[in-house]
Amino acid sequence: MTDASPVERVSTSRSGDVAGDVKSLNGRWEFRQAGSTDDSWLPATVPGDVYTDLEDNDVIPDPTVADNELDVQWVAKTDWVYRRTFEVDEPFVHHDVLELECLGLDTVAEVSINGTTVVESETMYRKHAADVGAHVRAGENMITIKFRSPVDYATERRDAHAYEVPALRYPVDQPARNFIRKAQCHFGWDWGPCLPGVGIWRDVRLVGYTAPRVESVTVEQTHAAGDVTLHVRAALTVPNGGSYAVRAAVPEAAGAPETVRTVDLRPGEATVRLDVDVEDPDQWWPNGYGDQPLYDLRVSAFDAERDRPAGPDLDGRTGLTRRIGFRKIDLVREADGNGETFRFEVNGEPIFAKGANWIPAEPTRGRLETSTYDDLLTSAAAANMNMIRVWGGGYYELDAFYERCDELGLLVWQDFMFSCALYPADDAFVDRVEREARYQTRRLSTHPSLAVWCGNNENEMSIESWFDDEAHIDQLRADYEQLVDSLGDVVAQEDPERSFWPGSPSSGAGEYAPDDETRGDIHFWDVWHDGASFDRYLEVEPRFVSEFGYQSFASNETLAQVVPEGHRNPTAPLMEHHQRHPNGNAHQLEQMADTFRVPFGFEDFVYLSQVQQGLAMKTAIEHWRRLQPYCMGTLYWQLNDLWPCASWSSIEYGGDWKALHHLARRFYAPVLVSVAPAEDGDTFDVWVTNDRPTARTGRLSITVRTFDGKTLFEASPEVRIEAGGSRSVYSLEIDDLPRDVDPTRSMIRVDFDGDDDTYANHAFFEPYKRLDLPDPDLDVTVADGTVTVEASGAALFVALSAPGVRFTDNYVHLEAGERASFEYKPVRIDPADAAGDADSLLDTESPRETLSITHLRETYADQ
Ligand code: BMA
Repeated sequence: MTDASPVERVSTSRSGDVAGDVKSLNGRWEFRQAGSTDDSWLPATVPGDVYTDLEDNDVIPDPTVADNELDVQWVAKTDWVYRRTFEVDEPFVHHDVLELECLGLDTVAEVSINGTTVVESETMYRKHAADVGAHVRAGENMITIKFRSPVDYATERRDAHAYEVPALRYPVDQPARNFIRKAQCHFGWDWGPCLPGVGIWRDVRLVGYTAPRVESVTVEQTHAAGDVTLHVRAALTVPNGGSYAVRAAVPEAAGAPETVRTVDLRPGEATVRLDVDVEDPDQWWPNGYGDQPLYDLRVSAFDAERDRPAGPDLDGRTGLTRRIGFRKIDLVREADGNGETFRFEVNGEPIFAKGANWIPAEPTRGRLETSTYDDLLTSAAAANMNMIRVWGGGYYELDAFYERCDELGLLVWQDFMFSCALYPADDAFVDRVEREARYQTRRLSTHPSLAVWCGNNENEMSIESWFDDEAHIDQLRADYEQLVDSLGDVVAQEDPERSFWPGSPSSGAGEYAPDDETRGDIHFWDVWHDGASFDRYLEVEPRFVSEFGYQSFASNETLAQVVPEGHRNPTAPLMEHHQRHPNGNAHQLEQMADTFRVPFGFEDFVYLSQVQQGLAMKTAIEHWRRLQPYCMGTLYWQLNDLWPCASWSSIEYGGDWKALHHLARRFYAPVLVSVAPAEDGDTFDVWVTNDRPTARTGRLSITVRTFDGKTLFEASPEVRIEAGGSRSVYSLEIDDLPRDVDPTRSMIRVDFDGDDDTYANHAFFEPYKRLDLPDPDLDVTVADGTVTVEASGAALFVALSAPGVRFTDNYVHLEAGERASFEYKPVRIDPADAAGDADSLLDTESPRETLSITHLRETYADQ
């Protein structure tokens, strides 16, 4: 407990991002329950959240451990107060405008300075700002932020609404999430805890300025014969009227292009447009299609007559810098014989979107480090992904997220933040949503990675199937359309270059056919939710699949952080607490019994659940890639987790790759070789799918070998695949094989030679549980950051693991006599040490001391 308020001198910086002097109010604050009368202030950290602050002060236990979450629900039903003091000096208070900027308040908040209310918030999704010049004095000041309980606020709004507006509910949740503009998953989801806390989740600062300030910059690009014209729109706040020069420059581009416009501005808000011509800049491409060159675009306003005293040292201090990329991006929807295309094109090149869905990386803001973005997004790019969908049940991510996507070539499908519910559309709500959308489009539109704005997640399905029997469905539909229309209008006004897609899934505004495979995007969940076999994926021929997924368990090491020893069984109560899908365990176990020999140890169960998940996604994605260019995208559900749990993620909480992520690296390879069993069961079609912008020619190798290494069949035709092409290049007939081939003891292997963009692939004649696998007697050596494994007999899904270690490849099949090398690195790479100190991670003398290796046969060999 602290007796006095923390006093911290705030630093003054000249940020390239804001005008004038900036004083950060981040850092040390204090907080307590609203209404407390004693002096019980506790230290708090900003940016952050109340759960993290309470945990840091030992008031509550870690809510993610065991089922502590259930004991801390009171936190979200409580009002909280945060405050701090800050000092400013005489010159600072003399700026013509002294603006308090709260970039993100979560959520219902009232901000006061020295006792006067200056800002009120009812959304976490936009900046709130106010001129506080009249309330800030030289010397010490106090800022106080009162947060209302989000649960009380939302429930109150719901109760006051004229009719019911339904939302999906989850096993541990709080009600009425659709009545508050706050991350919907904070209220509990089918993969995450219910921790709807409050807090100052983005920066708080004071900005003092006297000259015009550039608030935002949006840019449209015209590309012609390699040259680009940037149509820049700068939104300015002008404290004092006068003649100002507004400059836009791309200093790093050849010839350092720059445009200056002198304009007479009146006090208030102003928009200045200016074009900058850039000759032959390097183009930005998605991952796998080329490089990601980025350029600074600097927009600034300064006094037109340099000697006029319109403020101190104006030049350069009133500016905004945006890191841009030169590229065209389109979502091409044009009628064809089968419906309508749904294809992203970058610089005119069709892109098969390969990626996954993103959920918030942490359950609470206080835990979020930007290094986690770096780690997860680098992993996405390493798995050959080129698109991430920021799903609508979370929040618009911090700037670092989008910056990293720009650098890595990860296109961003950005949902507006609405999910799995219907929403009210009273005037106040619609107004709030429009302002959020305007703020976010202005904030994010200059990112080259941003590919599309999408109205919501699964709200159209809510209308069309989940809640369609509501008596007032017409009213709900009208509300839905009003919200979608207003989002579309904002995108058209603020970011006209970007496509707006009304919702995911959808087949277009007003169509209400979210399952239509011939147009738009679909979410395909029959396999997971309905327990259909993986073959069901092969019957679906969509244009674009923006969600489909299959669950697995996180590793024992990761689960051990939250579920104690002795409780690690899929249906133990504490484990079920970390499995939020009501039938999740049953679905996994049932499919496992159909496909594999049932394991009896927990570690074997986890391993097989991950292999099974990987196979589900491999089946679907290879099939949908084979349909290219009819189908042009797969984004599986989901990339990441926000706590240790059973979920659909391919990367577990903490950054470890599950089997799926390793398989994704291979099935998302630019050139995919895959085997499609034909319907007759006697033919295996070998396909090559080429995402590269140039044709690929090479030798295809097809072999059938027994598990002990005898070659039964070999063929190696020369094949050529066009850019963006996909076709069956070879058919292996059962009749081509020797009569005595034992289908339980042999495997097909396909390889495409002459290209680094591809990986070997395999197929089997029987389900895995029927295979008669040998003891492969693995020989393991470790040296120079590489583990080498040699098998004397076939070993399937060979998986290496060691604490703190990530292998660049894993879950591979080895044939008899085959030797494979697995490079390894620390799981979390310290950016200061990009290579990581590999040698200290594994015991090189006795590898098995630190390294465990498993493969399919080991999951049942003792039984
Ligand atoms: C999708 C998502 C999420 C959900 C997931 C798994 O439909 O949009 O709402 O977590 O399914 O059920």
